[in-house]
Amino acid sequence: MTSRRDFFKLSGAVAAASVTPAALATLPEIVSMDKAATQPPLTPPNGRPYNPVVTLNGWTLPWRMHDGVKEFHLVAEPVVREIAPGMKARLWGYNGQSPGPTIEVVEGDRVRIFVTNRLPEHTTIHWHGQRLPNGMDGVGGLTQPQIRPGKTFAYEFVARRPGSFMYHPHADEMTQMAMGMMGFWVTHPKARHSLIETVDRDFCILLNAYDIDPGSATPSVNTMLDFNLWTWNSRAFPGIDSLNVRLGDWVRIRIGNLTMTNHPMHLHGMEFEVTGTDGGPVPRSARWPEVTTDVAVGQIRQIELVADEEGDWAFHCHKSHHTMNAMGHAVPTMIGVDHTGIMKKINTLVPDYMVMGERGMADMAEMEMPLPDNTLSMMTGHGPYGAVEMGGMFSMLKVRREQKRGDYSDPGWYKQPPGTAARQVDSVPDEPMRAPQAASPRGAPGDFEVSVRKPDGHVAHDRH
Ligand SMILES: [Cu+2]
Repeated sequence: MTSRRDFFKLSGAVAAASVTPAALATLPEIVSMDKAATQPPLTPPNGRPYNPVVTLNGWTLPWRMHDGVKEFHLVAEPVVREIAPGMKARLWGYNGQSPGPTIEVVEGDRVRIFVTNRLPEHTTIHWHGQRLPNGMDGVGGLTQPQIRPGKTFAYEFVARRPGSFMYHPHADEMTQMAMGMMGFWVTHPKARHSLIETVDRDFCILLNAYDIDPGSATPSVNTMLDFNLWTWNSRAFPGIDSLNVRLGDWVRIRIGNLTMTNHPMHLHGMEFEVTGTDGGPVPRSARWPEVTTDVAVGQIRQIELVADEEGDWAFHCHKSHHTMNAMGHAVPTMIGVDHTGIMKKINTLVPDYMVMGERGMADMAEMEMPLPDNTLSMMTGHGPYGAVEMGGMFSMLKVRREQKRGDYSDPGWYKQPPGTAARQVDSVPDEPMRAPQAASPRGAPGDFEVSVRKPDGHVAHDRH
């Protein structure tokens, strides 16, 4: 039987604890990152070996092995994150960046994470998806006291379950997540696992979103749904690096969603299967082929494919307003509206004024519109054939025969073999041929009118 004294020793060991000043001197050193470029995988210098992941536009946090415990040191702090070239945001994050560094450990590892708070308000860290003692779960007020500014807490648990996880504050959550506080966590299996493939490339992406007014740098933290910057690892296209792989590689992409809406993630060119979630590996009998998978709020989806088609394959969220940057919201639809007369009048007053959108919105991508400082254009990025007309949650899976094993560098644009690209066809007849149609009881083919029946009692609209 456990004595009362043992009970206290035990409970002391399983609750996140404040670290005394004397102990602080012996903490692992703080490693900080000053770049937003994708860093090479961190090959484990000690402990059980594994195949490390690559965090897109991110990095993995080094650890210190201390009496058989992997010790990490996270610092919650204000950071400046480049969202894409031409725009920086004032966010909150960890160790110099948002998102924070990825933490990689092995199933069975004992892990101790020191969390130092350099924010102006209290915080905690919740380890999303982990099996751990209740006192290590990081819910401020519920499982631990808040970590006050300037204080350091220690979390300690055994990484029991292999898989994909996340971390984020469970303190003033709406503010702290809207400011960019989050990170990825990967627990590798300790031995060959029947449901976890040994892959050639393993990428981590955290979906996040910000509401930053054009011309400003600090997110609005009270936004509930109407975010205007849709990002992967706090980067927006064309600031998101491509996923560069070798032809025939087995590729895993781990996607976590810490935004406030779902993201149907779509890959061109090849099918994939969802092989795991933050709940663990998916049994083989429950996997099916997809080219789009929805990642709902607070979920992780691990997708896997064999990259057996060469090319630059678009990979993006399928919500089209999530592949755009800020500025699109209040612009009225102008397709089909003739501005010729009004343009002359406006130009006598404002000589540089341009009307956009008469023929669609592609003008926005082709013309370099004057923008406020520190603002990304709505649709941007250039490919070998011109403007890509994308922003936000968009990148590419670049599959190349010549890509070396373990080389994650960008191979440049794909050179399509001659005769394999869509081409312009000349000499098309002016009048389209019409398919023969049966006479319809409502009138001759092509002779139709739009009739609108308004619902009864819809008074406001009837007045127009
Ligand atoms: Cu989306």
